[in-house]
Amino acid sequence: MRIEDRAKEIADFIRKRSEFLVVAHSDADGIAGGAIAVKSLQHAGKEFEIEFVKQLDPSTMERLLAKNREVIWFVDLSPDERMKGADIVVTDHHRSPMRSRYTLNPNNFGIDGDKELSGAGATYLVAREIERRNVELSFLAVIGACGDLQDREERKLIGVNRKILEEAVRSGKIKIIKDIQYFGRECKPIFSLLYNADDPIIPGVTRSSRGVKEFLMELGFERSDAWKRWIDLSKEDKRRILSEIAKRLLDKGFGSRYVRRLIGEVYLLEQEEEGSGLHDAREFATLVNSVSRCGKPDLALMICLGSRGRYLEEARKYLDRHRNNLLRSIKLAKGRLERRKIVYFFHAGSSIKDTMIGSVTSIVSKDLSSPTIGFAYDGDDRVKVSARLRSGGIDLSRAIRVAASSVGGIGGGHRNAAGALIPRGKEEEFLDRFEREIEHQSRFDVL
Ligand SMILES: [Mn+2]
Repeated sequence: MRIEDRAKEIADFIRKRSEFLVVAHSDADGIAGGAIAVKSLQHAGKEFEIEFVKQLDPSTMERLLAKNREVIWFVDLSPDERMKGADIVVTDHHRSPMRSRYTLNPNNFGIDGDKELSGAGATYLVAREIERRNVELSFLAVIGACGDLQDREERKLIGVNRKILEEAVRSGKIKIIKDIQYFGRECKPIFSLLYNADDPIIPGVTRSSRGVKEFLMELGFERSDAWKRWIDLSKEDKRRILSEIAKRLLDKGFGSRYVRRLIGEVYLLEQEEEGSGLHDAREFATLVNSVSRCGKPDLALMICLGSRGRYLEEARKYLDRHRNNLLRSIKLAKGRLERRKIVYFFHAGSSIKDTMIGSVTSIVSKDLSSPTIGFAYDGDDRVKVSARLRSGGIDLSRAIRVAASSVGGIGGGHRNAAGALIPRGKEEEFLDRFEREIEHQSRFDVL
């Protein structure tokens, strides 16, 4: 069966039912996907309610089931196989053993759910089969994919994501341009764009205030130019900066493949104002993510559904708050980083929110070549675990699932980014088991 046929089957099922509980993951992809689900249910005249969750642990599952809705539609997350019999729809891209009749997961159709389709994208495939006019929601699937960084490796969206992107372009919602790939083209001063440049890094400039100032001065810029945004520069100024970065990288012996990462596709939302924080799809996803990580997923949803004015004003406040939380948390994590036989890990205790531990572990793992684990307490008696690996042939989602269930927890995710929830006090045991799994995988790969 093709993924399109599965989407049609699910759409038929949805058309026949009347009352839905949408349960979506509370990250940018899940919220964009949740927005697609509720808009398409609204278009179809269905009754619905939406709820955002961090993960589907047994107590959350129980609470959701107790709501007794006719259908539960899971977006960007999957329940475990025990739910197989119930009336559920799943549109997700995480690696999951779930294979029920109304599950659309690219990984079950030979499509790479880590790179080629996001949770919002999977949800969109169903939405557009419910009704043709839902093609107008395609831009949300692009935001979701960007939120999950699916455009980062190739500097553009690929696979099914690309087909959805093309529909978003045809529907007049998105314009593709080629531009610098550093974050904050429209919303950050050039100073911080260059200071934070990490992919590719700029030798002597990245993370050096003096380096940034000297870099700009050598190119003949005025002091005040450092506070302009990238989009405010003339074509000629942009070209000067780009070619100087390329030159420095090549001089330092970086290969041309690395240098080419400087430029790539940027997706602009045609209906949004330039510099609003919503015009560039990556900035949009960042705003949605920040709002949700600060504990306001419903506000993030409103932004995806088109609310502006005071909602947008409030949402913007969380951008800074999230950023400051993140910087503080990264510092703390780096200070507590420890090396084991195979993995690096840190335990944040209650000093980092469980909603932030994934982002923090991602950033910490960027400088490390082995799997990196972050622990943080959640509100209850459990530990949120995040595992990240910059690159390599290891499947973290499998390792974390096995290790978590061996200590009475749950886990899953993607090859390079996975998470789990385990009981407190089981961290050591979890790490032992996790390392054994990684060793096992490496040995298996050699054979
Ligand atoms: Mn996702």
